[in-house]
Amino acid sequence: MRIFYSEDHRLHFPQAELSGGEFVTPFERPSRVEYVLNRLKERHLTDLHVPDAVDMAAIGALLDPGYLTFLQTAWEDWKAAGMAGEIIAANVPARGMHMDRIPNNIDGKVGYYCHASETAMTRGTWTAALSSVASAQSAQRHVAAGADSAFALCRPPGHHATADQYGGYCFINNAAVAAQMFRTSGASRVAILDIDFHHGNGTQSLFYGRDDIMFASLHGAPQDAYPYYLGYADETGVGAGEGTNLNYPMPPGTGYDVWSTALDDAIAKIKAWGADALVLSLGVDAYKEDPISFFKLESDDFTDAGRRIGRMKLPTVICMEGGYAIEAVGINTVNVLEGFKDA
Ligand code: 5XA
Ligand code: ZN
Repeated sequence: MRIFYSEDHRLHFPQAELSGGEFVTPFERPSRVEYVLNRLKERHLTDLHVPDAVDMAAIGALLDPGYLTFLQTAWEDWKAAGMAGEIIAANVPARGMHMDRIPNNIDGKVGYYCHASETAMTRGTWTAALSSVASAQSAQRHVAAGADSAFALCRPPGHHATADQYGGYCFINNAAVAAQMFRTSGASRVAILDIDFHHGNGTQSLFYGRDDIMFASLHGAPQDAYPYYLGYADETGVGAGEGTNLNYPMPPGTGYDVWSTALDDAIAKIKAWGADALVLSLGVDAYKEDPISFFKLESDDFTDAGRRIGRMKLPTVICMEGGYAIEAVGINTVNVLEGFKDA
């Protein structure tokens, strides 16, 4: 399996994440990628490729142009306004306020384009986010050209990013861009299967009204888990998209028996729908030791999950999302890839 990955991910390393009322070193940190790379090497998965240059037109086809300009210029604007630290959203439009008027002031603009203030931006965030989506794009092109699968070792991750908001460590929705590119390159029906512990609110929102891209997500129930305000089972799509959004929220303590039943159901529905390409949003934070999640999957469960997904035999782009039990991130990620390949 070809693996696409850029060293530029290192340019995104904020020093602070707002967690539990204090600033901590972000859980989403560059060393996560090191652990995955080391494990890939140990398992002789060494077909590593630097991605091609980013295709901005393909990103622009899906995301808000004002948002992209904001991401590109935010750091300079922040510094020009005399801000001393990293970019952190402190003011967001709340109930009863205008949701559609974009402030000129960078502090206000940051709040407008952000939905979760745990996520800081820093000098290299834009470049790193572009390198991440470039990996997803190269993986998609490789699969569209005939490969059965490819792994985009994306960092920063993407599934919380909407058309015009960042948060949950995500800036550009890598999986969504890859799915849209599958449509452009000839696939009629594309499924995105999201097995990250957190609901992929960004991906859902991007395709909620579409009947050509299905979204299925297994995640911690929004009553108890970030992103809190989306991810309920009764969110099934709207208009033409009715029936193409499948949410499987699960409670604290969920183990592989329940989780894999949900996975099987999602797989069956994707197959019945007739997807001809698959994008897998691969987070491994459903792991029992993950510090910010509450499912109970074991490392071996990820191998089995990979096998079940691989049995779909769909052309597949796998995009890295979350996973923060740092010592196990590599093992669990590669277990999914190996299960997938062995299917
Ligand atoms: O998949 N998303 C994540 O792992 C980020 C969760 C951020 C919670 N504050
Ligand atoms: Zn996650």
